[in-house]
Amino acid sequence: MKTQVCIIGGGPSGLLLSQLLHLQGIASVVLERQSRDYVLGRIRAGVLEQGFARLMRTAQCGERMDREGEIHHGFLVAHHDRLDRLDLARYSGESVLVYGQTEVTRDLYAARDRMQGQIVHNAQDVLPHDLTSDSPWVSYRLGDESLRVDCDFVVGADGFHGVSRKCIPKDVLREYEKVYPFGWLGVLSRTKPVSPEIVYALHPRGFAMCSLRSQVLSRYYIQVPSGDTVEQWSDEAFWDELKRRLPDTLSQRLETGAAIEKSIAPLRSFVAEPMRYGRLFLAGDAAHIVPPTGARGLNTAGSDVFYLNQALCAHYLQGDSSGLDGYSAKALARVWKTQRFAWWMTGLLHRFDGASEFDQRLQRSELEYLFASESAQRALAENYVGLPY
Ligand code: FAS
Ligand code: PHB
Repeated sequence: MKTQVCIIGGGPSGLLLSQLLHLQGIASVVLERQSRDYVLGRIRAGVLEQGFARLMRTAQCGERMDREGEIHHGFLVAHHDRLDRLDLARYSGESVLVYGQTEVTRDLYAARDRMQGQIVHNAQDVLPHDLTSDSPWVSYRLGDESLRVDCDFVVGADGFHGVSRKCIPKDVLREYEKVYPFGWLGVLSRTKPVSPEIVYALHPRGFAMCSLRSQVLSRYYIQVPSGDTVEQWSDEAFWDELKRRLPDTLSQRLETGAAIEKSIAPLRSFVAEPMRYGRLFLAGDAAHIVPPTGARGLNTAGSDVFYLNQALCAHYLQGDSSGLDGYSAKALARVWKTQRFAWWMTGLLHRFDGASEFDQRLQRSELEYLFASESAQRALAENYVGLPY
């Protein structure tokens, strides 16, 4: 098979880039290791920046998102027997869209299907070759059949555990990482959300969060020690612990039910540099991971895709490769800003074992300062709605 851009990974980054390139007449093939149902079975992000939403509309995939997504103008923070509201509209003039990553991915698949997009599922042993030549290629296996894609460029959109980043030589690749000693136990339930807006809660027993996917589908998280397993947490234990960590006004009206999805996400901050090696370009979780506290993961994948799409279009349509040459630096500049924000939000809202009383008082004063200072709330709002591309 021959194409212009071979994209490894059929998650939101890979699909969105393939769709945007298609609309500019640039051919691509997406190689995805899992089946479509498996990819669509994942429950991940739930908050979209306006920048990401605009990208979906540009990709002609925004119709259902705008019809079913909820516009949120603020969120709540429960801490130290207080329930404060962060007014995004007042402090940034913007809002966010609450629309699940699963639905984003479903809409992208539908658009690729409408346009006969080439997506190969269940592609095993995917491996890029000759990345520093003018004619890279990617080998893969479908069942017993060994196949290859010849291309001009390879995009590694295969997530943190993908193959692409590992193809960058050790003497070229720099990895920066911070691993947090806890994870998020998330539950999806067919229940009415406890709050019309997202609630972040800091409690002496740990972090908790109330989010939603719709008015009949709720998403809740609690901080658990890293090493905990889903098997250790019955639905009942989850709901009991969540109630303990929420203010009475919320816990008393919390509707509980069977978990239709339950999973633990480890928390880490990770950045790989550079995001380009020869004809290979990394995008999304293949190059960087943020703790979900700041709702940046999917959104930062979106800004990578925005820059890479622009650069590839300039190369093919104007013969200008300056965008490709500047992609890594440009994408990383925004990545590090979102890394700082997600790290700051994580420090603000989680309980750290071994934190001294002094640290805990600092955490408290940081929150009290935040909700007493307009400029501090403006800074938070500016980051939460998404920094400009
Ligand atoms: P993805 O990981 O989504 O997609 C990569 C794709 O590549 C996958 O489909 C994978 O199967 C495929 N692949 C991997 N290796 C391959 C190979 N060798 N060959 C072919 N294909 C291969 N963000 C938030 O903002 N809020 C959240 O609450 C949130 N929760 C999260 C929970 C979890 C458990 C995880 C892992 C992430 C979460 N995130 C969250 C971040 C998440 O939204 C990611 O940022 C987003 O999925 C990134 O999209 P992609 O870059 O497309 O990577
Ligand atoms: C979610 O709805 O899954 C969600 C929302 C906000 C976050 C993280 C996750 O910061």
